[in-house]
Amino acid sequence: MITKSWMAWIAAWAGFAAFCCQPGQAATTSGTSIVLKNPWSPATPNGAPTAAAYVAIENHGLNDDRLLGGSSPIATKVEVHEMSMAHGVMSMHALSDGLVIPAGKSVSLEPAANYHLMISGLKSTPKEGTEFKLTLRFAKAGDVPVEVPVLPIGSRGPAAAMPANAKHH
Ligand SMILES: [Cu+2]
Repeated sequence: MITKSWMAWIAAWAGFAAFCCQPGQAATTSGTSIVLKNPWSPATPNGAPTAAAYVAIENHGLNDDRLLGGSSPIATKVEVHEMSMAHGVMSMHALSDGLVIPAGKSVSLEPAANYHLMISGLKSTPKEGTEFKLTLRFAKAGDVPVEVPVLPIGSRGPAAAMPANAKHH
């Protein structure tokens, strides 16, 4: 579902959506085969209805898993979204079947990969320099919690250096 307010918000951060970020060192071990690394969220303007969060997901298990969605105390809904550009128009949709995390592989939710966690129904505005709790729900691993640092508005990620081979879609 795309609403006008969402589209306005997409436009606000579409400017950095083409750029990639480097994996960081922070890691959360869940006690399951799923490891969440390098979580971050760009700060939102006051009153923004939604925020986005990014994280790298490693599956150290022998079975494929699927990221189904999540929850956060700061919002009413957390969904996995895929963003796509067609004929110059950015749109996004929720992955209703979830995002497959293949066994032994890592999947990055990052601007360059066109995946993000859409946090909607914000109860409070995430402020730069703070963290908020996010719990991701996986089909096999269950709930995996992570603390998400809030970076400046328009941030491209914890390591903002832009790789020379950043792909533009
Ligand atoms: Cu979205």
